[in-house]
Amino acid sequence: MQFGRTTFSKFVIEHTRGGHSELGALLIDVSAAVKGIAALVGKGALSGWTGTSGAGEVNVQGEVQKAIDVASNEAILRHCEWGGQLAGMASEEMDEPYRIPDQYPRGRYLLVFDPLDGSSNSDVNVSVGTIFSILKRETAGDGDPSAADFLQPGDRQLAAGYAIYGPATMLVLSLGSGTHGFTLDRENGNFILTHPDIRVPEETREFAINTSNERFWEPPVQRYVAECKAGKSGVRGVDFNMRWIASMVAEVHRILMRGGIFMYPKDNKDPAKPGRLRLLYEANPMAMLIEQAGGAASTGRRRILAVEPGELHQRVPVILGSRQEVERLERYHGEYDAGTDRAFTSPLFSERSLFRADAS
Ligand code: AFP
Repeated sequence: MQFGRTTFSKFVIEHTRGGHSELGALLIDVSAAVKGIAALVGKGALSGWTGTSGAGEVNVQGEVQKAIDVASNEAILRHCEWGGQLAGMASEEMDEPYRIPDQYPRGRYLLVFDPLDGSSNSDVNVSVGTIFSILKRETAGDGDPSAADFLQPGDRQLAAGYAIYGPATMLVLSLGSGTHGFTLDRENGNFILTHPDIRVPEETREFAINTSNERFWEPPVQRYVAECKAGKSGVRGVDFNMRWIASMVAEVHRILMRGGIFMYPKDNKDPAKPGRLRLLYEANPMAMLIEQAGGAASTGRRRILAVEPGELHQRVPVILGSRQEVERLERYHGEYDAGTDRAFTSPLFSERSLFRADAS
């Protein structure tokens, strides 16, 4: 039993006093929803929510909806719709924004979330998570917000966070003043502040990417990953380690804990898609958490938090983590776009660039 430690509720109340107490109340409702999802996910096959949603539903992403995706989405809607802080909600699992039922009061906040990120891992007992972002409705009026109300760049987020359902359940939150981690004490149901002011190490020797897509990546990403794989024998002169969990929450959490770089770049496997991950409820909240912890988050060509959304379920390339590595990849994209990505040579071997025969 953890006594005397700062609970999530105490932290949130203390940090939203003076005009943002409604934001605090909303975050406490989100934490309650997360505890409900943790209990569900923690039951595994005993939860009765495994497999597909049964209705053969395909969500707006074109992915078959899993029953536990639907249950997690419901958990957030039910815990957050009644409190009077929200003008509306949007989710990976819902084509259109969710309108607050008429019997509940409405507020000015907008909650955007991926209720169960990495859910394709839930059937194989690998860590999954919930990602959320809170914006303020900027248009006047008390009617239902339109999808356009949600289309705000990530720099306007008032709060961002995720829950990770792993060996321990944790909540990681930023209110714009640092990134802080809370661990669920299962004995009393409190999230306890265990990781105040998380900092991402500037350097890393660990990269995360799904290398099965290598042939579809743009040359600057191929160049960067080839250099990491070449290790000591290549231009980097040091060996790298690779990880890929296929659960963004778990990758980002590892990076917040020990550094690293996570990449889900643009690839031409499906040229119509600018990336796999969604801007509003995956890339933006994670980018805020990473930047608030001293890391960097980029599309390869610009800060993710500066991207102006064009539609609710917009996808975006994601490169985030230890600042020095993200900046290196941005430099490689710039050199590629300018046609100056030089042949990289190792002190040991003179290799021409693998990707530009004409590079000199
Ligand atoms: P699911 O939520 O469909 O499992 O996708 C998870 C995810 O959006 C993100 O969490 C992972 O980093 C990424 O997809 C994994 O993508 P690949 O399956 O292509 O490796």
